[in-house]
This record gives sequence, C-alpha cells and structure tokens, in this order.
Amino acid sequence: EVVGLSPSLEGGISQGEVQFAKMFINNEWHESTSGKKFATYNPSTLEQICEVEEGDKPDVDKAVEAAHAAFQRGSPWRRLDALNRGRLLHQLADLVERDRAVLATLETMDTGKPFLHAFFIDLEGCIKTLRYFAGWADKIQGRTIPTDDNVVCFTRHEPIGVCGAITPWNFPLLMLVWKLAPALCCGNTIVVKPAEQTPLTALYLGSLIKEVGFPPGVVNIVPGFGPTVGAAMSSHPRISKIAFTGSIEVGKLVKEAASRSNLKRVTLELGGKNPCIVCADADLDLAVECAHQGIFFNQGQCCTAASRVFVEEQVYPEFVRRSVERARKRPVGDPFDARTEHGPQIDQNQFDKILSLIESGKKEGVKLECGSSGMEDRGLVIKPTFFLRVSDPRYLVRGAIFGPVQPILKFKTIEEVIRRANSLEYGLHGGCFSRRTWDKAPEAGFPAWKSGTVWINCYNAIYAQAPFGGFKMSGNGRELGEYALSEYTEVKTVTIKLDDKDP
Ligand code: TXE
Repeated sequence: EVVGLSPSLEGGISQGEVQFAKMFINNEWHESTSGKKFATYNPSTLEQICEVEEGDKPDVDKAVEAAHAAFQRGSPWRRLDALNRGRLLHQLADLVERDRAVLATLETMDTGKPFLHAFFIDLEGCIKTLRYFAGWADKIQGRTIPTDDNVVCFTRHEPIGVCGAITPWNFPLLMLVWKLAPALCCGNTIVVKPAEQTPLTALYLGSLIKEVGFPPGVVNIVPGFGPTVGAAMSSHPRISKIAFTGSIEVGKLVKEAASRSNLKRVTLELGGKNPCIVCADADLDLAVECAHQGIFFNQGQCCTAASRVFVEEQVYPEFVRRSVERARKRPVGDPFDARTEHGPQIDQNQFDKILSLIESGKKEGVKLECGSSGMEDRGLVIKPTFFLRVSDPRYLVRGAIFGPVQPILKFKTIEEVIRRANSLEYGLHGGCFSRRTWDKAPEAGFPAWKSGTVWINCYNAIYAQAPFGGFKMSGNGRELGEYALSEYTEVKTVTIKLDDKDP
C-alpha cells in the first residue's frame, strides 16, 4: 500500500486511451505531410500503445513558420508583458499538476519506468521547473554601464527567437520542460522534437499549452526520428538556438549542422561516466544507498548515473557486501505495481547493447548479478549487475553503458582517486562520501573535480534553482537555475550619446 495515493491518482494508474497523437503546430493538431505514422511501444509489455504522426522536413518547416510568425514584432506573444508571460507558465504548471496522474501514466506506459517514480520524481520536477521559471519572467534585466564617453550605455537581455528542443527518452517530459520553461520565460518561441521512443507526454503537454491560452505558434511539437526531424531542425536557417539532450555522437552532429547552416546557438547535455567516491570514514549506509539509487534509478538510464564507484580499500569488502544485499532487495517488475522500483530498459536496441556489454565485460572483471528470488525476467528487464576487479582502462569503467551496471573499484589515496576520476573525456557529475572536513583535505575538495556538479554526502541532488550541465565532452552550457536564462537570451548593448552639456 502506498501512503498518500489519492483517488484521482488511483484513476491515473489505469491505462487510458491516448488522446493526443498528432503533430501540434499553431495550437492545432495536424497530420503528417507524408501521411506516415510510427508506432510507440510499452517496453514493459512489448505491446504497441498507439501510432503517432511521423514528422519530416516539410513538417519542421511548417512548425518553424508558425514559431517565426508568433515571434514577429507586434504579435500577441511579443506584446504580452513579462508578468503575464510568467502567469501563463504558472497556469501551465497548474494544469500539469491537475493532470499529473494522467501524465505520469503516459510516461510509465511509454518508458517502462515505475509509475510512482514518474509521478513523484519526473512530474514533481516538471511542476517545480515551470514554477521556478515562471517567477523569472519579469526579472530578466540588463545593466547600466559607465563608459569612457559622455553616453548612457545599458544592456537588454532579449529573446533569441525560434528555439529548437531535441529531447531524449529517459526523462521525456522533464527534459522537455527543462528547455521549454526557460525558453518561454525569456520570450522565445519553440519547436520541439521528442524522442521517437517516447512522444506521448510531449503531445499531451501540447493540449495543455493550448488550454492555458499561449498564443498559436509559441509552442510547436513535431514527433519523428532523429535523422529526419532532428536533422532538419539542427540545420534549419530560421531556428536560432537548439537545446539537445542525448548521446555525444548525436550532439556532435547537431553542432556540426548548426555550424554549417546559420551558426545557431547550441546547448548540449550529453553523457557522463560519473565517479562516486566512498572514503573509509564515510557513513557507509548512506553511501551504499546513494550509490545504489545513483546507478539503478531509472534502470541506469540517467546521464547522472553513478557508473564508476571508487571505494577506499579498508571498507571495500563491506561496501560490496552491503551493495549486493541492497540490490538483491530491489523489487523488479510491473511498473504499475506500487512495489516496483525497477522496470524494463527502454527498447530492444538498448537492451541488446547493455547485455552484450555485460557479456564482454565478463572478460574484464568479475560479474555479480543481483536478482532476488522475487525477480522474474520480464520483457526487457535487466537485473542490477555489479562488476568487481575491473581495471580502469576497461570499457566497463570508461564507456557509457546506460544500464543497471556498476563497476565497483578500489582506491588507496585521495590524490590517486581524484586523478582517476578526472581521467575521462566526460565531466558531468561526481559524488563523494566522507565525514572529513573538506578544508583539511583540499586535494579531495570540490576544486579538484573536473565536473559540472559535485555532490558531497548526497547524490542526484538536482534542483530547479541550481545549474545542471557538463565540463569537457559532457556538454556545453547549463540548464536550470538563473544560468539557463543566458542560454535563451541575446545581450543587446544600447549606447545613447548625451548632449555635451549634460555631465
Ligand atoms: O540517443 P540519441 P539514443 C546516450 C546513452 C544511450 C545512447 C544512445 O548512452 O545509450 O545515448 O541513445 C535525436 N540529428 N543517451 O540513440 O540518438 C533522437 O531522435 C538530430 C544519453 O536514443 O542521441 C532523440 O530525440 N537529432 C542521454 C535524441 O536525438 C537526432 C539520453 C537523443 O537520441 C539525430 C539518451 C540527428 N542526426 C541517450 N539522431 C542523456 N544525456 O541523458 C538522433 N537524434
């Protein structure tokens, strides 16, 4: 029994008919120009949920046209004052809150993630992000700048124009809201391409955008595939900025296409191989639980995943023992069962890729699979898996697996482990567990880490107020927090010559 499940939430658990499966352009539902559709599947049952209109370049052109018209000077969107722009975002948050159970149901059907995670984590994050950026709408301000001449010089932070968002399948609605909320709060218009595996919550959000009363063309959603819709967006001459979350490989393609077309601004949120360091003086129960959730949450399909755990040698055997014990208790199964913590991987491709990495990993280290007696193999489920005695150059320790697989490594000194932690091309997140006061161990403190986030005695601590993004090849730019505003605005310097008589 789950405490706090309201009757409306119970209603959300039953799988309803999908209402929105068409393209959303200009606040209207469109069929694809080509007449094509594609199927979206439930990875838990492997059944088709429904068919969705499949966009291509002509549909992207239509969406960009709408977004461009909505951005013209004098349009209802441009004339809307900043306070009311914020109010629309708050009203959108209200509707997401009202339909939270429906959205969480769609997210669980499309991704296979446990319903309660979708409800309490994904949807909570969406609502908070919308409210956070709603509050910023009328607080985006420039500076006045003293200069060498007799002029008034000031800056304005203006919207960029038509923005594009290309989103992944691991947190479909949340990754969209991380882009849409700051884009709209700054006064831009947007064209969205959800991941082909998980288009349903984005389309439902389209219906809420319309209900709230955003002017037509402000938000447009074109479902479809990467090489068609995604590529058309990345190279579109009238899209002025793209925000992308996904693989490094595709991130490079997006940036290349941006360079070859109109040098649109690009922010990228790519992969991580995030080190999680457990010192001998750590609160071991806390460290075990955080490393456990750090890797197995969302079936390991997180760019934040604790995918390299380094444990100080004195506590290594005990850490491994407790980690295995904890993983054995992880309930795997039907995502709509309230007891389930662990569902299937997103699709057959990912499932096959992870299993083959596990298989070849057996040559690299010792494999421990933690299936409890209650865990039945269902569809695309992969049981929590650890690897021990693997060396750093091995793929298991260096490469992206994006599944429930955690190498647990040993270290002797802090200097050594920080060097190993910093040695990859990734630099997204890092975690450290220790009771040490950080000023006594500067070599292990946060200045030493080459990563966008450092979590100390916590993990996956993500807030709408705090910036999120990577060093090195983990990405460019930052999402969330005040920092995100600069990714969705251009700075205009205005200089006005004063009469020489005026001081
Ligand atoms: O990602 P893709 P995939 C990593 C993870 C995973 C791997 C592959 O390691 O195993 O990527 O997953 C769109 N132009 N992450 O293949 O292809 C695509 O349609 C423009 C990390 O699913 O990068 C989708 O909307 N767009 C990650 C989006 O890019 C293109 C989350 C992401 O898909 C495109 C997901 C193209 N040519 C996977 N080709 C994270 N950072 O959290 C594809 N897309």
